Amino acid sequence: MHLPGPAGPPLGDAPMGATLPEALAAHFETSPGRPLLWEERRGWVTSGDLDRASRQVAARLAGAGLRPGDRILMSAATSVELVETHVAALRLGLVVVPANTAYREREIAHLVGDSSPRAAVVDDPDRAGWIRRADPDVLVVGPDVDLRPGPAPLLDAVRPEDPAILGYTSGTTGTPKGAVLSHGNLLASSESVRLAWRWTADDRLVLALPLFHIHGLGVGLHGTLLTGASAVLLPRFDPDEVLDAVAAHDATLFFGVPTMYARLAGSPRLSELGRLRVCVSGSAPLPPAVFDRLADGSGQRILERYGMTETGMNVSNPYDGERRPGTVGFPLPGVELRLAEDGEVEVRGPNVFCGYWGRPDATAAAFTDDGWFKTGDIGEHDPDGYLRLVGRARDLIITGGLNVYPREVEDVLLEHPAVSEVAVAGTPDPEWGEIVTAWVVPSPAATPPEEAELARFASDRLARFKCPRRVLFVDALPRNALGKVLRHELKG
Ligand code: MLC
Ligand code: AMP
Repeated sequence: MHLPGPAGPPLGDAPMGATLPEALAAHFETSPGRPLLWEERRGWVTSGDLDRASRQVAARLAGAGLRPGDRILMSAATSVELVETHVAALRLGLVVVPANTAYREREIAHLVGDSSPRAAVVDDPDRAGWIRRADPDVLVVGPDVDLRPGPAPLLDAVRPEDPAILGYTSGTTGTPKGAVLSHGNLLASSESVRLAWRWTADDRLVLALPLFHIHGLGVGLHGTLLTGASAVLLPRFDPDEVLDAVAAHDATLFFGVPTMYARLAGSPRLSELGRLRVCVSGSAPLPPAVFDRLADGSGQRILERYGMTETGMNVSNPYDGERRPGTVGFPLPGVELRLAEDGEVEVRGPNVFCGYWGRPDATAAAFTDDGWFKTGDIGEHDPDGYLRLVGRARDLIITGGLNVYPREVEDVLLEHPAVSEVAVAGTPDPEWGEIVTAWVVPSPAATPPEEAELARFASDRLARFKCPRRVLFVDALPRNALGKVLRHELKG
């Protein structure tokens, strides 16, 4: 089935250039005095400030020998400095590899080994050490990139087809792969939401999402930069801090994952959310009950959209017209969408990534023969075209808007000597959407492990958000005749 995309006007020719650096250069030139980014420590930073700072950082990176196409890993809390360095990297043609700050050594080592970065930007000595241990040749710096500058390098010369970001995301194998997003992909994704959500230079976003995933980075930050709007940067999510920032800075936009909205729904200050022009939810399903609580308590009808690391934003509820809870709406401008026979959502468009870094087989497997990307999400259309995501074709847990692949957690728990067999799956949770739950068959020979001991074992090896919040000890796992674990029969 093929449906038109009324989530916004047609994509058309990008008005401000063919890449994000080109669009930014235009803003730097026309409105250098405009407030662009706010953070507690620095106050307001203008467009011209970002231009100057990103030029300086680019000169330092180039002086250290980084050249277009080199990878630069970035793993740091949100700050203006991090944005300056990110923008410098894009302007220079480096390929940014964002990494969650919660990652432990084995997760970081995999990213370093797979993407072979020339440099890494981190704000924590442990992560700096892990990167050096994985590859002593990586130049490790803080977000301020305190290096001696070289001569001014050529900037803003990237082409739309040049790689901009390697966004790591796992497959069913549990090994994260780098989705190569080009400059053209980044621009298409930001441009489609700019049009669909009527984002203008007068808007002000409260950005409390981390800048190491596509939601905060590709939608929140890049959208702000493309639009020439402004953003209030918060290094963490806290309902009071978000509502304080909305009031103090006359913000108009907030983007969040459903866990954030569930927490806002429980705030005594919920009504203050009604001041915003629009609130957007994504990365995981927004429960209709949370949608209703927010609508009743603040008048804000949350606009839910659907995206992925590999594709940026695909589908959105309409800005004008009914925002229907439980659905993600219609294809965004430029995005084509169809449902395969089994209901799998397939997409095509200028937002869709170029392939997985160094993985031709995985890339080939991710696309249909006629070139559509297979999302792994199962959908169906309401009679009037709204898309509902009703399941997933792959074993993926989404907890608090973060993806966890059961296989990766199982592999770690199986390394524990007292674990004989293990299966991991998501179980429903009102705040987190799903929580990571492990079913463990203890080794007959060993003393059964304590739940706390398994939790500690996992958290030494995996980011906290991947560690099981519940462990259930069982005598056997449900398996089919071929011995495969029947995950859908695992119930918490
Ligand atoms: C933190 N913890 C989590 C977790 N986040 N556990 C499970 N799932 C998560 N998502 C752990 C902490 O380490 C801590 O563990 C405990 O939970 C309580 O922490 P908290 O202080 O309550 O959590 P907080 O720091 O407030 O984080 C919650 C959150 C955060 C929702 C603000 O998870 C978050 O920013 N999520 C957004 C992630 C995101 O940007 N996703 C977009 C992916 S892109 P302990 O044991 O130390 O107490 C994408 C594409 C698209 O999906 O469509 O957008
Ligand atoms: P990631 O690979 O981290 O980019 O996560 C992408 C996945 O998040 C998608 O494949 C969906 O399964 C899920 N997702 C994103 N937005 C939504 C949404 N609004 N509703 C349901 N699932 C979503």
